[in-house]
Amino acid sequence: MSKVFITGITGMDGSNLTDHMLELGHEVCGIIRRHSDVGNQQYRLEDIKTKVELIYGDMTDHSSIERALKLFEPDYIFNIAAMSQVRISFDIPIYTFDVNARGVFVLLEAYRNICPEAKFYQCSSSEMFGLSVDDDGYQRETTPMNPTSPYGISKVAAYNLVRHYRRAYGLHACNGILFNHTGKRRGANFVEQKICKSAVEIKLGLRDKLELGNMDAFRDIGSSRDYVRCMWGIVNLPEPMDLVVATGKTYSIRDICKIAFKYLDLDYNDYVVCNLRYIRPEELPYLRGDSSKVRTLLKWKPTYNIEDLIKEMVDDWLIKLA
Ligand code: F7E
Repeated sequence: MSKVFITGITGMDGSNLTDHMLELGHEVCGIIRRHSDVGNQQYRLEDIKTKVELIYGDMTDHSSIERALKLFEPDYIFNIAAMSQVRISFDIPIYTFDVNARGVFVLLEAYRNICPEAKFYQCSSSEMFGLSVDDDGYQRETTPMNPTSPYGISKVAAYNLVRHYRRAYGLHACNGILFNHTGKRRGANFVEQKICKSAVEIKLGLRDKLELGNMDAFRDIGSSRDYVRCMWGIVNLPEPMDLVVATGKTYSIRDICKIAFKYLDLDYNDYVVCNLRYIRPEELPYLRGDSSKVRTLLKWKPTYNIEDLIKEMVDDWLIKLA
């Protein structure tokens, strides 16, 4: 039984990773921020709250991070915490950088000083590649990083910090470079969840249209539950390294609308309209990941395709909103 420390434990990946760790018999501790609406903040942990240790902490408050690591003495540290909404990172860029980059610096320093024998996993993102695409149409570990958002820039800084700490201090620190991923626990302002929720609301007569921004962006979207299994594999490789996790398939936002509305016997063309307020100051047009390295090393592969994911999310909204 290992002791697993998770930042971002209340989010989609944090809670799915916690489920996976508990299934494997590990002890889990996570930090949570003070929130006035506790029920809403912790709903993803509802079924497992009594099985995990929750400590107040914040990535922007180094004393709380140090305190948590001293108290828990982890064997593994997973940094899943982030200001993860790319569009909002244009509105609050400095806060985004404080949490996603400076916060990782704080965590790495605490790790180096308090529990250097632990293994460290950083949740890096395909948003780091930005405008770079290899000639064959994929992004992979060797693709240059050319981010297009404050979020992407903060993630590149954190990625480099992790690599630096690995090389400089010999720490077992790695980056999983995750392409978009989703599931029932996805926040409702990410595009695929927004589409699924709105399509169900339209079907049930609760709304009459869906406003979106750029429908011609392409994303490689996998399942959060598949990806947390892969995170555990990556952090346990004998040599720490940085690996891409992706499905290798890409779909436009328009394709996702088509699939979700069709599943409800609707035609998206009748309901979806463009609202310029959802267009980003700089857009990332295309992501498609080549994860052959991680697939070979871990014998891992995704078990969900985009249709499965959309059906699962639409069905979930049908139950929640009926
Ligand atoms: O946007 C377009 C939008 O916000 C996807 C995060 O988990 O994955 C995620 O970042 C695409 C973009 O995710 C709307 O312009 C159109 O091209 O769902 P999203 P994201 O920006 O790709 C990466 C890997 C992360 O690391 C992030 O943390 O959809 N889009 N219309 C829209 N997007 C949103 N949110 N809302 C719209 O109305």
